[in-house]
Amino acid sequence: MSASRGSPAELVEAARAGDRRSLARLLSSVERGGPEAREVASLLFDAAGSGYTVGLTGAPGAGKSTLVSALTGLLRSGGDEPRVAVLAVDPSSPFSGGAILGDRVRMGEHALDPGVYIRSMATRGHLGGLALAVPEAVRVLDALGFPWILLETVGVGQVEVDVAGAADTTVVVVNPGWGDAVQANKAGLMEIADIFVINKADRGGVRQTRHDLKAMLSLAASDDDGGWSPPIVATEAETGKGVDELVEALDAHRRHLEEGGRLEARRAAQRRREFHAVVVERLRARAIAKYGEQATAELADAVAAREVDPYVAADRLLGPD
Ligand SMILES: Nc1nc2c(ncn2[C@@H]2O[C@H](COP(=O)(O)OP(=O)(O)OP(=O)(O)O)[C@@H](O)[C@H]2O)c(=O)[nH]1
Ligand SMILES: [Mg+2]
Repeated sequence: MSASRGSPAELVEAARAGDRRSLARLLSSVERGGPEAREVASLLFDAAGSGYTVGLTGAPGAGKSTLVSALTGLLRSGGDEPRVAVLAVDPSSPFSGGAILGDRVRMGEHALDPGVYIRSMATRGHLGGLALAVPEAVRVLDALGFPWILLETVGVGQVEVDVAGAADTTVVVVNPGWGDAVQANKAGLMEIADIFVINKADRGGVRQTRHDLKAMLSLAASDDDGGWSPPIVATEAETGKGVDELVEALDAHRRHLEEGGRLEARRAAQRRREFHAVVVERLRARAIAKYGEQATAELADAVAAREVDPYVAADRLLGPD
């Protein structure tokens, strides 16, 4: 039996030794969920915690993948050439596994670098799953020794905001022009941004966008971020211009979090959310298994058609308390 067909424990061992197919298999089982994913999670839970995760989110086409590629290049050129894992999450895509075509092209320059691992994840038609699978995938990469994990998500809905919780530092990518900052605000990205990037700065209009972002930031309620105000960095991801400033901003935010235990508190809050999400997901799965998948789908249809209200339907599904 080849290593890539082994048990979770064998896969972990092989992945630790650098076998990429085993790493891919581990991530696939995490994506599928279920008993095997639970075993993977338990095997790696203790080993995680030394990697640092940077989430990049923003509207489709903002230049996230190009930026991730430029960032990967800069991080790799650091003193000890640290390994970089890239996880591209597309909540709208049913495809996963190998990097999606566009990203494969954009990340092409790193495709042959043995210190870079690129992987995409999708929903497999099951939105809630992603909010659980992504933090777990990040943990797998962290536990297997990637000091940098770059997490790209398309920022258009609640799922993306949830997924962003898996990152230590969240970078919101916008483009010059009034509309983008407003969209980012509407999509709830203002609250999750630790750093703003105005990418495609070569197109002009950066000053206006910077002004808009500042105005919206000043309106946003300041939370418990310990006095951090998100810096705004202008980049041209295609040429790499400004990406060094982004790295500086990332370092500054990381230092800010590491001071006074903020990083650990953030991660603890994320683990707490994960626990509750796992409980909800498991109870839901258990209830559906008992009631029947087809019957549940029909019940959901009845709610959609206003034949039953959601509470009565939930009572039917779950049975009496
Ligand atoms: N002019 C200009 N174009 C850029 C820049 N950065 C990226 N692009 C282009 O913008 C397009 C989208 O870039 P991507 O990196 O795929 O954007 P993305 O945000 O990852 O897109 P999705 O993953 O589809 O949401 C590509 O054609 C890039 O070449 C930039 O700094 N300036
Ligand atoms: Mg992309």
